[in-house]
Amino acid sequence: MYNQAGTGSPTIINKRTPMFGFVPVSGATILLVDDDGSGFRSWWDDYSEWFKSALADAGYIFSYWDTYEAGPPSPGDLAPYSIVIWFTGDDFLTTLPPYERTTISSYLSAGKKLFITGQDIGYYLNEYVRYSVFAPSSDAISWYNTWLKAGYVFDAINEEIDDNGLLGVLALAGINGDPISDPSGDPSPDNEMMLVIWDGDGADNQYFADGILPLGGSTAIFNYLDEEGDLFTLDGVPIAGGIRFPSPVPAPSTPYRLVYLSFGFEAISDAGTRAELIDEIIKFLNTGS
Ligand SMILES: [Ca+2]
Ligand SMILES: [Ca+2]
Ligand SMILES: [Ca+2]
Ligand SMILES: [Ca+2]
Repeated sequence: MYNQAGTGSPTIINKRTPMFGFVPVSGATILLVDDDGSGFRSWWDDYSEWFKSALADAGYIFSYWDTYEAGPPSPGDLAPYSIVIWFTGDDFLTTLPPYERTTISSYLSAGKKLFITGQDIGYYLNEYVRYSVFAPSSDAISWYNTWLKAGYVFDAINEEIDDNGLLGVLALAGINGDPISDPSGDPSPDNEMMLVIWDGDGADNQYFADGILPLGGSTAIFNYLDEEGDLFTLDGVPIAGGIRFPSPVPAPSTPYRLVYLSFGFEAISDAGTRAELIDEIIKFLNTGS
């Protein structure tokens, strides 16, 4: 690396990284897009290590793109990859501006696969851009509904009260029979993945985990729990923290595949679960099951 004095070894560095913030890996079919805004705002942390470790632990190779250093990727930058993993961390101000939405929807239009995760993607597109003079955007909600196949319910699960008068908590239950969140394939309803998104060796950053509902052909893969460990419901409907598209599986006519977590994957409280879940997500994106 260059040091403060400007000395160092630019020749070696340039061989490894043709441009700052983009680290291509030969043969990689996955592109990890770090869009958490770290570096842009001093109070936003970098969560890339949780993703890099989970992918490495699950045995995947991937290229890496940091939007802060390399700028936002263009559709052409994503096109060589069959799967894009895009995370937004704590960013709620520049989460998915119009140019990033255009890049993502053009990528999906080409029949590609996306895993996108962040606690304020729903908040940003459904609330922030409506009221902010800095990012006015009349089509943000319809883009969200159309491309991320979700309806936005609320900004922070741990501030909401359910049908039983109980607070939501930072924990989610998988869905019996789901190819991602019930990976054992056991039809009994007591062996799905359970996610705690606080403490442990996770990022511990979920102050504003969005609540969502599946929409437009998607289905829930994780639902939030309340403080007694029951499903968090509003008017009898469980509130989701993750969806997949398409549903049912398989749906060969579906133009693209998507997994959207409305909380930050980085906060899942243990490394083994993060590796298992990212593996199940990638398998679903690759095969549809
Ligand atoms: Ca980062
Ligand atoms: Ca962004
Ligand atoms: Ca939120
Ligand atoms: Ca099961």
